[in-house]
Amino acid sequence: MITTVTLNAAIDKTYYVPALAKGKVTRVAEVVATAGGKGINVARVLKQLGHADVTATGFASGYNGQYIQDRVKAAGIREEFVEASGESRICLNVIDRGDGSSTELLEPGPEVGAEHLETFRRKLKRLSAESALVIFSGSIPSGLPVGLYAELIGISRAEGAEVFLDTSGEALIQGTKAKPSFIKPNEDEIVALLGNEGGDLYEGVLSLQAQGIANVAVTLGADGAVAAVSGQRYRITIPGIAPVNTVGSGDSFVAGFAYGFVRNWPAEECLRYAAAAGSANALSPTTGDVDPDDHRRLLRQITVEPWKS
Ligand code: TA6
Repeated sequence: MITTVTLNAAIDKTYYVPALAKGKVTRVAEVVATAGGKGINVARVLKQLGHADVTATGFASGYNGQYIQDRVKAAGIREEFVEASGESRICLNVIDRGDGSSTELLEPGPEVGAEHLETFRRKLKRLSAESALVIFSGSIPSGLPVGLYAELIGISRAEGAEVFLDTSGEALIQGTKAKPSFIKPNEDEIVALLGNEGGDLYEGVLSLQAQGIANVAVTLGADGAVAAVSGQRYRITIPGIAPVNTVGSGDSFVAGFAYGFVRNWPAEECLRYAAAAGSANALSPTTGDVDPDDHRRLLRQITVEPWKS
């Protein structure tokens, strides 16, 4: 089983507009809504790629939380969310069909209290014991300590699960101290993680590996990705595509990598699967959504080569 953790679940809404006019009224041409937050996106894409046994957990609250849980179940994913107080957030992505830009507005989400966290810890321990891999993704809700991921990683590890972490800012800096098996920082986050040692990208990735993180990937949008996996460095090149909605491509990359990782695939194949999932997501109007046919087609167009400084 693979368990994904989304502490700050969301309804991801995408508004497609003919042209976004700041400070003026803009009529929305099309609305696409789905259960979101990074870990839920990872769970859904894992399922779409054909991984049968996926559980999604975290906090979901109120009417929005109910919608999120219903959509997760409808996607064939086992859901084990803890109901917290307030309302789960809405994350809005406005895509301007005129210039192709994407503008994201992410609500902070509800505060989570100590009693709900305690319930979650127990659930995570139980799910981790059943899981080959636990994937922690996204921001930490207010009310919870910023160093929480390090503690949660410890709980999952103690139950024998491998652990991935995909978050940002201080949550990533603190969580990385627990040495997850995989992280996916962006270029700025590498500098934040390493301070002045960030240096160039190659040195940064190398240095994170030297700190004991076995697998590090940096996605670079249309430029593909670079990665260090089990001691080797790789550059991943993706084909040119006409993107529809790139939000969730990072989560799809994580899902693709996880799919290969739990099957002990060679590094090159894990990375190819990951990059194809990231690109396939960008072809869908829905956030965190991969059509298996697109994925299969893109797999043949991705190159994974040794990466030298
Ligand atoms: O990666 C895209 C996305 O997962 C959106 O679906 C949206 O829910 C957002 O990120 C949430 O990110 P955050 O870091 O605030 O948890």
